[in-house]
Amino acid sequence: TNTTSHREPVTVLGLGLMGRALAAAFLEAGHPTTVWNRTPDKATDLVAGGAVLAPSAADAIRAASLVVVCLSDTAAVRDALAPHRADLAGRTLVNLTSGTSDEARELATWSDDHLDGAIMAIPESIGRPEAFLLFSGSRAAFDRHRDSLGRLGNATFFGEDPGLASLYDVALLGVMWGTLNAFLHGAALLGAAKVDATAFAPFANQWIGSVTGFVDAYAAQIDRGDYQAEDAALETHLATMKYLVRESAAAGVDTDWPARLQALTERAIDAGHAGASYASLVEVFRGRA
Ligand code: FVH
Repeated sequence: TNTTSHREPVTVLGLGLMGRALAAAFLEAGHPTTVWNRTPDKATDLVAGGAVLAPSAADAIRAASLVVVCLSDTAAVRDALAPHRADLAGRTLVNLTSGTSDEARELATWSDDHLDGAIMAIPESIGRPEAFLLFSGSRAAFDRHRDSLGRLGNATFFGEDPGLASLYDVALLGVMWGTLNAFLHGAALLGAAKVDATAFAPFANQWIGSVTGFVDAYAAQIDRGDYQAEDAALETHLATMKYLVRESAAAGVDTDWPARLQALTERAIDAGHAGASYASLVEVFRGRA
C-alpha cells in the first residue's frame, strides 16, 4: 500500500539549486510532483526520482492546484508566468523567489490565492528541521497548504500583507551579512597576527551566542522607546570601537567596516544618546539621529 498517495499534487517551476531541492523534498514526502524548467536538462535526476517533467510552464501550472515558483528574481518570474496568468486562476501560487516587498505585492495580484514566501535555508537543508520558511499573503491558502509547505521546513505565516515575508527576508539577511562581515573582519585582523580563522571560529561562535542573548532585551527597549543603559553605555562602546579601528589600521586591515560602526555611534551620541544603551543606535537607522 502506498501510504503517501493522499498527498496533494504540487508543481515546482524553476529547477535551479533551490528549486531542485524543493521538488526533491516534495517527492521525498510522497507528493505527486510536476516540474518545469526553462532548461529541461536540470530535471533529469528528479524525473529519475519520480517527478513528471511538464513540456511547458502552462502544462506544469495546470497539473496541480499548489504551484511553487522559485526563479532567480522577480523579472524571471514575470517572464515565465506573464503569458500564463489565466492558467493561475483558481490555483495557489507560492512565490519563493527572492524580491522586494513591493514586488511581492505586485505578484500577489496574479493569482486568486497568493502566498509570498522566503526561504531561510540553503538547498541541502530543505526538508530538514533547521530550514525555516516565511510566508505572507492569503491566510486561507496558507491554512489549506500548510502541511505540504511544512515538508520544506518549518513554516511561519506573518499575515495578509503579501510583502511581509520579503521584508522579514531582507531584514534577516542583513543580520546574516552583518554577523558574517564582522567575523570576516575579525578573521582578517587575527590573520595578520598569524592566527588561523579556524582558531578564531570557536570564540566567534561563543560570542555570537552571547550576543543573541542581548537581542530580546534590546528589542523590548526599542518597542518601549526607552534606552536605559543596563549593561554598557554607548560612549563606553565608542571608546572600544576606536581600538578596533586603530588595530585594523595598524595591521593593514581595511578600516571601512569599523570606521562605519564608529561613525554611526558618533551620530547617536551627537543626538544625545551618549549615556543610553546600544539599542539607541536604532534611532540612527530610523533616520532620526
Ligand atoms: N540557493 C540558495 O541557497 C538561496 C537560499 C535563499 C533563497 N534563494 C533564492 O531562491 C531563488 C532561486 O535561487 P537558486 O539558488 O535556485 O538560483 P539558480 O540556481 O541560479 O536558479 C535560477 C533559476 O531561475 C531560472 N530562470 C532565470 N531566469 C529565467 C527566466 N527569464 N525565465 C525562466 N526561468 C528563469 C533558471 O532557469 P535555467 O537557467 O536553469 O534555465 C533556474 O531555474 C533566488 O531568488 C534566490 O535568491 C536561494
